[in-house]
Order: sequence, then structure tokens, then C-alpha cells
Amino acid sequence: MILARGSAEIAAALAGDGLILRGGFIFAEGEAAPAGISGAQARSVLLVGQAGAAPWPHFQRWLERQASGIANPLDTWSRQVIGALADQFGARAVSPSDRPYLPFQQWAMRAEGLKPSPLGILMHPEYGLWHAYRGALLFEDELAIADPYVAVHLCDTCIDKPCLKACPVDAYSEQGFGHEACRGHVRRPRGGPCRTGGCLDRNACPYGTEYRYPPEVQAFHMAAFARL
Ligand code: B12
Ligand code: SF4
Ligand code: SF4
Repeated sequence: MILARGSAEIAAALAGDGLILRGGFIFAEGEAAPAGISGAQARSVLLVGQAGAAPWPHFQRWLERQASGIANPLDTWSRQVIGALADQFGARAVSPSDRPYLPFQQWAMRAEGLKPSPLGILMHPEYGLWHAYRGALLFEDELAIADPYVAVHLCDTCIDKPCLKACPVDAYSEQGFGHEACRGHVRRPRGGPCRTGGCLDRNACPYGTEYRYPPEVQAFHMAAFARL
């Protein structure tokens, strides 16, 4: 729960594009925080993201108006939407795709009290594995942000862990994610189910299924990941 000044207005503006505020936090004294809008270190961050595929129709309507073959369209759309909000609220917008990569998942764990699933994707008590981060707003002042509610980590009580049993090439393991093995399989003829319906391991998780991305959304992300 965020009590930050302006957060209700920010949340209302984001809702128009199917996006939501995903919490935030104040950087610790002396912590190496990224720069804010003036170049001075940011003091607070609010995360922007999605639950389920809610932004998809908004993104698709925008995409129809763009020149065909636009590179990284979802990142471009997210940067436009979140950048416009940042201008309005005196913040600096950053993206999960900015290089060098910013630690979005570490920020999300602090902001929302989440923990990683065995797949690396953070497990959310309501959305399961079906959520993501589309950007963040960096502020140079200290916003009043309440500590996150520490959620029950559903993976702790999930004994069978079906998410580690569905992949035909066992790309996810205790050692982490074998992304080359995954990419290789997805590109081969037998990778058809992953290409068209998304990752079989991610889809095997029993939680948050009402937020599961529709097949065309999963296929879009898979094509970007596997560079199809
Ligand atoms: C590079 C990257 C990858 C690489 C990982 C390579 C590697 N071993 O480093 C690859 C290309 C494999 C990858 C794949 C996926 N990724 Co990715 N990825 C990123 C990215 C852009 C940077 C990660 C990073 O280095 N951050 C910098 C470090 C310092 O920050 P960090 O918070 O400490 O990073 C954590 C992650 O790196 C994590 N991690 C390490 N390996 C892997 C592998 C996977 C699959 C995931 C999810 C996390 C993860 O461990 C770190 C410890 O906290 C982040 C966005 C971001 N800026 O963080 C997205 C991100 C982690 N990815 C995400 C997702 C969803 C995926 C996919 C599952 C789906 C997709 N996008 O297609 C796929 C997996 C494909 C599949 N089979 O389904 C989401 C996770 C959302 C969530 N709910 O937690 C993020 C946050 C992007 C977003 N916009 O929300 N990813
Ligand atoms: S299947 Fe179980 S262990 Fe895997 S992500 Fe879902 S809840 Fe966590
Ligand atoms: S996308 Fe397919 S190959 Fe890659 S980890 Fe998921 S199930 Fe395995």
C-alpha cells in the first residue's frame, strides 16, 4: 500500500493503459541509487507494471498506428506511456530494458515483499507467475511509502513443484535457467507448443491461473525471447 503524494493520480493515469503501480520504497542512506530527474541521486522509486495481460489491448491499439516492423514495440510503448507520466509528476522514468540493467526484481522484492519462484520469476500471492514490470519512476524526494505487506510465499508449500517437471529439455533447474537449452528447443520443430502457447513450465504452476496471459501474448513474448 502506497501513501505517496500523487500516487492516486498516477495510479488513475496508469489504469487508462491497463498498467498498475507495483509499490515502491525509499532508498537507504548511502545506497547507490540511480539518478533522478536533475541528475542527483533518487531518494524514492515507484514501480509500474502489469497483472495478467491487462495492457495488451491498449498496446495493440497503439501498435496499429505505428509503422510496421518497429523494433521492441512493447518497450517503446511502455517508455512512452511511463515517460509521459514521469514528465507530469517530476520524476525520471526508467525501463527494465535500459542498459546497464537496473535490478528490477530486487526492487520488486523490496516494494512488494515477493520472493522468486524456482523459475526466477517472482511469485505473487494473487497473480502467481503472471505479472511483470514495465518501468519505474525515480523521485528525488522522499515519498511517504508504507512498508510492503509480506506475502506468503506460495512456492514454500508447493511440494510437487510442477513448474520444474514440464519442460522437455529441463531448462529450469536448481542451478538456474539454461536459457540456451530453452532457446534451442523453442526454435526447433518440436518447440511448437512453447512457441504458440508459452513456456510449459510457467503454465504448469497452479496459482494465479485467472491472470494467465492468453496464448497470443505468450507467443509474442516467446518470439522476442527466442528471437524467432
Ligand atoms: C536479462 C534478462 C533475462 C535473461 C536472463 C539471462 C541471465 N541468466 O542473466 C533471459 C533472456 C534468459 C530472460 C528470460 C526471461 N525473462 Co527476463 N529479464 C532480464 C532482465 C532484462 C535483466 C536481468 C538482470 O540482469 N537484471 C540486473 C540484476 C542486477 O537485477 P536483479 O533484480 O538482481 O536480477 C535478477 C534476475 O536477473 C534474476 N534472474 C537470473 N536469471 C533469470 C532467469 C529468468 C527466466 C528470470 C525471470 C530471472 C532471472 O536473478 C537476479 C536476482 O534477483 C530483467 C529486467 C531487469 N532489468 O531486471 C528481465 C526479467 C527478470 N525477466 C522477466 C521475465 C518474465 C522473463 C521470462 C520468464 C519471460 C519473457 N520475458 O519472455 C523469460 C524466460 C523465457 C521462458 N522460457 O519463458 C521479468 C520477470 C518478471 C517477474 N514477474 O518476476 C523481468 C523482471 C522483466 C520484466 N519486464 O518484468 N530474462
Ligand atoms: S509450481 Fe509451485 S514451486 Fe513452481 S512456481 Fe508454482 S507455486 Fe512455485
Ligand atoms: S519455453 Fe519451453 S523449452 Fe523453454 S523452459 Fe519453457 S518449456 Fe522449457
